[in-house]
Amino acid sequence: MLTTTDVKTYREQGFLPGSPHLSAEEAAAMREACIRTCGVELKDPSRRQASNRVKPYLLFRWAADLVRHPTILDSVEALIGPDILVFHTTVWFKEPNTAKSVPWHQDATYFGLAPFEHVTAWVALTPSTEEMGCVHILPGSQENGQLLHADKPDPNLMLSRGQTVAKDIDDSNAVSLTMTPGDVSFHHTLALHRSGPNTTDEPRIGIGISYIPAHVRHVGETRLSATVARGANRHDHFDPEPTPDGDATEAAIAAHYDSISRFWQASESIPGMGLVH
Ligand SMILES: O=C(O)CCC(=O)C(=O)O
Repeated sequence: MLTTTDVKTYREQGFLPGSPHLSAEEAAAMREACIRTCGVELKDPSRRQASNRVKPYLLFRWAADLVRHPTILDSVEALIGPDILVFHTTVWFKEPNTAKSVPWHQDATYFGLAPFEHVTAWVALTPSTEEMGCVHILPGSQENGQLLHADKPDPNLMLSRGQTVAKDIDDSNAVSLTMTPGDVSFHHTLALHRSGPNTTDEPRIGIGISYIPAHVRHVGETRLSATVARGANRHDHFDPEPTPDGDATEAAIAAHYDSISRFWQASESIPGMGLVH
């Protein structure tokens, strides 16, 4: 459980470094399942997204269990309250010896959510060290509000258009979030963060789960869907999503496609949504 000091630190700094949430056995089982289902990126150009690495909790049982993990939800509840929805999830899979990296950005840029209360829980399924391209974060950067981002297309950037914050960042105070399997870090939706290449012979796998309190709404015209992870969907801002009835079943694929399609539709009114990572 997070302490009141942890919650105060999150409010002031915009993040909490990794701390143990899954046992080594749970992390190993999740890692094996993640590699089996998402180790190969399934890209369908007509769908614009590497869909098996986006919202995998609608496709695969392991990911459905992960976003509902009680220990993670206890920490999320301490940060955003008891009614918790899963809005999005990304499998951050850095292959061994890859130049792929993530530029400085704020998660809020892509989601069209108000108020800015979304928190990302980043779950380490492998070690995440400096050499493996761990996440770096700028303490206190959430205080500066939403910053302008610009597209910087580059095949080595893991965000779809290399979208990155437009101004130069003084990263002298940046903190490296090094993690061991089963650790979870938390960052605020306005916290500036980035990550570098994986120069090791092992994959680096992290799952970024976007949680929102149920009173947060999407500001665009499209009705989006979300998963109730704890408490109730009291405000009815999102359509409920089903739990997958198996791995990549017909029903799961249809629910996943429906949810992702709504994101694309939303991007007509909020261009950033089309870039969702
Ligand atoms: O895992 C990474 O390298 C980047 C993570 C990230 O940008 C996020 O969780 O929002």
